Parts: sequence; structure tokens; C-alpha cells
Amino acid sequence: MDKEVLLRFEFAKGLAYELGNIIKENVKSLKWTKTKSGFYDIVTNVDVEVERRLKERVSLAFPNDVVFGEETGIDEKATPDNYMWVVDPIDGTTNFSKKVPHSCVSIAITYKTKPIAGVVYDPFMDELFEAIKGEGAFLNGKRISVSDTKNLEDAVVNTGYQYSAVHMRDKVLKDYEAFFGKVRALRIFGSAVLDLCYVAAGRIDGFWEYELKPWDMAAGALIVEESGGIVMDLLSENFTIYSKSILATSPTLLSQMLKVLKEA
Ligand code: 2AM
Ligand code: CA
Repeated sequence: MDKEVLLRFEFAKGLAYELGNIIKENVKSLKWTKTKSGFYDIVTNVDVEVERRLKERVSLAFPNDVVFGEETGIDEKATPDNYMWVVDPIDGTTNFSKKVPHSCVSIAITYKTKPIAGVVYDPFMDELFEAIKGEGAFLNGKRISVSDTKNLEDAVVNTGYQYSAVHMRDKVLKDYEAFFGKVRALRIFGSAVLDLCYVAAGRIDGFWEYELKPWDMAAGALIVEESGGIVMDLLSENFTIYSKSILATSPTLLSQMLKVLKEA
């Protein structure tokens, strides 16, 4: 295994625990919540503080690396040859702001825009999901794999919607409706990263969403692939962290999920 990647991966895990605990400690004492692009798109003092700390830690430990975070964007020094840390300080900010204990900190280490390691920590469940490319996916140190559900009618599937993508309203509702009556249950949990990790752990059978950002997908997509799952872009040929759509499921359910989404 590449020593440079391993160093960063181990560092990212320590950081995820530290930052996750800040999220948990602050859930009952939020100082402020602000809107960004509209009343539905929020940020809290904790999102900002967690990203600030992460940037500080990474720039001290790996001065040539670049951080690409939800709240502060990308460092100006970015070149294709830097390792890039793609981070969401809190994925599931709306849950967090409402004291719903379902959110996480997400850290992907990418090289030439491809995730090579991913760490996701949910402090409310004390669950750390992790993967290095080619090495499998793990939850609290134990190997995980996607579900072995054979039929869509036995599946629990999850979706979500990017809150400011109001132009996607019809598509989001049509897809949701199309699965209605074809699956055991539909869910919207509100954290795309944890949705992906839950697909990887076989807790849910499939997940799709549109218009997510790299920090909502990079770590989770690698964790799904390393758990034996399939990650694809519903709108274009190859999935990348910049894709405008994502479908994650098991190889067994892929064609069944695609059939429903194509008909929608
Ligand atoms: P967030 O909690 O970090 O905002 C909900 O379906 C998922 O979509 C969450 O992962 C949420 O991430 C993400 N999401 C919602 N609005 C978003 C936006 N404007 N930009 C990026 N991601 C967004
Ligand atoms: Ca966020």
C-alpha cells in the first residue's frame, strides 16, 4: 500500500473522530444558523468551525495538500498534482440544526480528482466508515458489504434532494413516485454521505440523488465501491465526484433500480 496514502488515511481517521466529537458536543448549544442561497440552504457555526479546524490541521501536517470544503471552497494553490482533501464538515446539516442525530463528518482524499481513501464518522452512532481504494470497506474495523437482497420488492431504498435545486422538483417527485409500491419502503434520511455508507453496509439496498456536490459523494462513493457495490451517474456515462447524479446499489439490484428510474 502506498505510504503517502496510508499516512493521510490514518491522519484523516484521527481527525474524523476529533471533529465528529465537536459536532456531537455542540448539537445542543448551537450559536447560530444562517441561510446561504435560500431559506432551505443552511450553515451553522459548527459547520464553519469544523471546516476551519480541518483546514488548519491538514495544512500543518501536509502543507502541499489542498482542501476542497463545502464552506470555504478550494485552496487557490490547487494543481492536479496535489492530494486534495474533499470534505463536508457536517453532512446532514439540517438534521443537525434540528437536533436529529443523523449527520457525519466526511473526508475523502483524492488524487487527480479520484478518491483514493475515504473516512466518514457519525458521532451520534459512534460509527466510522472507511475505505482505501482496492482494500475493501470497513465499519468500526469490521469488513462491510452491500446487501444480498435479490428482489426490488424486498428492498428498502433511499433518496434525497439537494435543497436549493428547486428546478429538479418534478424529477425528484417522479422518481419517488415510481418506486412507490415497487419496493418495501422508501426513505429520505437527509445525509447523502451516510446514505452511501448505509448502502455499503447493506443497511439500505439502494440510494439515488441529483445535483449533489463532490463533498457529498467522494468518500461515500469509494466506500460503496469497496464494499462490492456499484456507483453510477444516471445522466452521463462515467461517475466522477463532479457528477450531477448518483445511483449506488448492489450489482444484483442495479438493473431493477435502473428500470424503475428509466421509466420515471
Ligand atoms: P448537507 O447536509 O451538507 O447540506 C440531502 O438530500 C443531502 O443533500 C445532504 O447530503 C445535503 O448535504 C445535500 N445538500 C442539500 N442541499 C445542498 C446544497 N445546496 N449543496 C450541496 N449539498 C446539498
Ligand atoms: Ca454540509
